[in-house]
Formats: sequence, structure tokens, C-alpha cells
Amino acid sequence: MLKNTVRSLKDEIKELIPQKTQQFNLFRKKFKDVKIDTITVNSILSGMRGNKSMFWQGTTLDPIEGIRFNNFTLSQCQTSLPGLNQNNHSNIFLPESMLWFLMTGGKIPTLQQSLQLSNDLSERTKNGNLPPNVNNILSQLPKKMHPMTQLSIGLLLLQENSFFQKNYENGTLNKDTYWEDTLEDSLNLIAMMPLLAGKIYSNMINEGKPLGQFNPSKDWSYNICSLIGINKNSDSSNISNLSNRQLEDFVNLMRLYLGIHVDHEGGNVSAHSTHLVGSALTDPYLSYSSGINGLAGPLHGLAAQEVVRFLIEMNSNISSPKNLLEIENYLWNLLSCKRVIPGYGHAVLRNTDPRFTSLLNFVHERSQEFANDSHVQLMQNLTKVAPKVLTEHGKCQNPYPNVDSASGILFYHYGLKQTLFMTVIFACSRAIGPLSQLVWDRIYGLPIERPKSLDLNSLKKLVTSP
Ligand code: CMX
Repeated sequence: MLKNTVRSLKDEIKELIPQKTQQFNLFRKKFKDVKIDTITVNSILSGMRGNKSMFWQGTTLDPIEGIRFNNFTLSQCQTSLPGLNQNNHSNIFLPESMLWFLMTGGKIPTLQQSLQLSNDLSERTKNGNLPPNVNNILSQLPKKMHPMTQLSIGLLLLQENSFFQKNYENGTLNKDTYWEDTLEDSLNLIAMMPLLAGKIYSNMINEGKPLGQFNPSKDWSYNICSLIGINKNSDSSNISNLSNRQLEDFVNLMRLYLGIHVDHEGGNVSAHSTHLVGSALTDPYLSYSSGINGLAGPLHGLAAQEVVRFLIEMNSNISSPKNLLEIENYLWNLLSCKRVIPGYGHAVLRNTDPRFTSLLNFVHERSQEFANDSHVQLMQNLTKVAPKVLTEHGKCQNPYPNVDSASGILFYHYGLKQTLFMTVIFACSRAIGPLSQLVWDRIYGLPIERPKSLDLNSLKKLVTSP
């Protein structure tokens, strides 16, 4: 990895602040009384759907087109953001490139800048070790505790190292410098995610003993793979017998996955919780642990684990993943039990999620690798049946697959069999978007969030008054 030979992320952000804050403040001053929308009763009573009431800069979500990152579609990101395999057909960018892109509000890093940021993250881990007290406490957690609960605890334990919290307490911070310690904490937190993930995975399958080594000269995604035991030297891992090509593919899958899950505009539960808690000037560790507690809900990030379990269960209950009629009957049965089809539907999207498509492309580019995997075949065949069934069922507004529909089963293919762990990988990625936003929330000086709630009497008065 490169040693500090290029301008740092912090210097880039510092340079952007005067121009961006001027634009922001001018806009606020000029248009502060202009009405954008009227909020309906339905929006108030149905999870604030479509209620345009939140400022979020890094990503936007169009119901048909899907996600844009700083106005770049996912495929534009895939051709523009630097990765380590520029010549391979997947155009898999480094999540570090996306981190730079989001933190700077749209500046595309050079490969050198991404690598320097990668190096910076490595150095922040102090040789790839969790602080001893954090490691010890995590070792003592009940082995059956859900990995997302373990992760939340891990982040809370790391909060002791928050510069923001310490400097706020000792009075050395002011409004102009809040962002600097927020950035510092955010980068430290992101740097620690591979170590937390590795520790939790080892708690699940190896009694807390390390499954692999941190390699400071490798990138962030590589180290997640390494610490969960994806390397040839780890006897204790349940991931074994992968060829060199498969190992390389697994790391690339991890880079792809971590790069595309970073953010999904601001209103989703994990991003919004981070932003809401952060608006009280809470430090990044406490803010993001709230975010991941939201991510751990089955209607949100936990769907990643639910899909894998669902595909395994269905596969063992049908004669063949190619039998579309049996798949259809299975789905109807599920719906008649008032269960949801995990990995399908979305609160905003009304089309197939482009992130799902990018994961499918990963499969198509490796068709031989996946040819005999009945779970992956089932995942693909489900796309031919589930939209039709959900449309006929008539309730769901979006019958198409979301990103969770494919992600977990691809990791499973390479031997990552601990289904409950899937959302932890999601959480590693999701740290990048909401924490980039938190830095800019502090630069723009956004105030504490405090929407007005209404009881039924107040609502009745409002709807009946002339
Ligand atoms: N299977 C069965 N029913 C579904 C459904 C699905 N996949 N998706 C939506 N519905 C049902 C809803 O439960 C709701 O039923 P009720 O009226 O009885 O409550 C009805 O259709 C209308 O829902 P909607 O307006 O289309 O969707 P929501 O915005 O309320 O919910 C979501 C969105 C994602 C929670 C929902 O589609 C769902 O539960 N999907 C399955 C879980 C999943 O894949 N979650 C991951 C989403 C991506 C992410 O956030 O990470």
C-alpha cells in the first residue's frame, strides 16, 4: 500500500468546505419558506412514506432507476471508481474509493488516493488488533448471542476511544471543528469493522480464537475475508478447499458487496437512525451502533440472513430448483401463512434493484462456478416466479427482487455457512454512507432532529378544520 504520498482525505474535505457551505447556506436562506410537498395523513400513519423531510447528500433513490451515488448510477460508479482489477469484466471498485467519493461529496479518487485511504484505515487498527479490553469482553459473550447484538456491543465498547466524545467533554471542540473529530472517529470506526467482524465470526465457529491474520498491506475487504478465515492457512475455518481462483473470487465478491451496500438514501432505517441519533451531537460510535440495531430488523438488513435460510429450506422441500411450478406453490403456501417472501419488495423501489443486478452479473461472469449450485439456481429461478406471484397476491407495491435476494447465498456458495453472520457483513459496508453523511451534517451545522408528532385528536381537528 502507498505511504502518505498523496493529499489526505481530510485535506480534500477541508478544501471543499467553504464552497459547499456557502451553497448550502445560500439555498437555505433563499428558499426557506418555499413549500415542497403537502404531507398526507397516510404518510403520517404509514411510516412517513414518501415524506420529503430529510436532507441527505451522498445518495438518492429513484423508484425505477434505483440508487445514485453523488448523482452517479451504480454502473457509472463501476466504470469510474478505482478498483484493483481494472481489467476484469466486473469493474469491481474498492469500497475505499466509494468512501472517498461519499466523504468528498462527489470527487472521484485516483487509485493512489484510494490505496492511501486503505493504508490509512489499516494504520488506524494498530497492527490489526482490537483493544485488549474489547477483545476480552467480546470473548466472554454467550456464543449463541446473535452476531448483530455482538457487533452492537463491540461498537459500544470502542466508543471509549471516541475523540469527539472526549474533546466535547473537555471543552476543546466548537461548532467549526465538530466535523474533524467526527471524521476521525468515523474513519477509526470503519477501520475497526473488519476486526469486529473477524472476532464475531470466530466467536461463532472457533471459540473466539483468531481464524486468520490481519495484513496491513492489503485492502479493507481483503482483511474482512482474511479475518473470517478465507485463506489457505486457516485450518479451523469452515471455509476450506477453495482453489486460488475461488479465493480471489470470494475477495472480489466481498469488495463488490461492500461497495454497493454503503448507502441507500437517508430514509432507510439504518441510515436514518444513525442520522437521528447523531443529530443530538452523539459521537459516531453511539450513532452508528443505533444504525446497526435498526439494520438488524428482518424487514431491513436481516433480510440478508432470512433469504439464505429461506432458499435452503425451499430447496430441501422441492424436487428441483428448475421446477417453477413447485416454486410457485411453495410461495403461495408461504403467503397463505402470512409470511413475506424475503428479498422481494421495497419501501421506495418499484423495479428490480440494480444492486441485485450487479450481483447477478457476478454470477453470470462465473457461470461455470455456479452451474451446479442448486441454491444459486433457485435464487435465479425465483426471479421468474416471485414477481408474478406477488403481483397476483396484490398487496405488495414492488414485486421485484431487492439486493438481499442474492447477496447471502453467494457467500454461502463459497463456504460462508453461518447464515446469522450475513448481516454483519452488511453492517461493515453500511458504516460508510451514514458516517460520511454525519461528517457533513456537522459541517453544515444541521440541528437536532425534532419532528412534530400528533395524537389522533389533533389529527382529527386538522382534517376537519376548514
Ligand atoms: N412478501 C409478501 N408480502 C409483502 C412483501 C413480500 N416480499 N413485500 C411487501 N409485502 C406486503 C406487506 O407486508 C404489506 O402487507 P400488509 O398491508 O398486510 O401490511 C403490503 O405488501 C404492502 O407493503 P409495501 O407497501 O409494498 O411495502 P412496505 O414499504 O410496507 O415494506 C418491505 C417494504 C421491504 C419491508 C417489504 O417489501 C418486505 O417485507 N419485504 C421482504 C423483506 C425484505 O426483503 N427486506 C429487505 C428490504 C431491503 C432492505 O431494506 O435492506
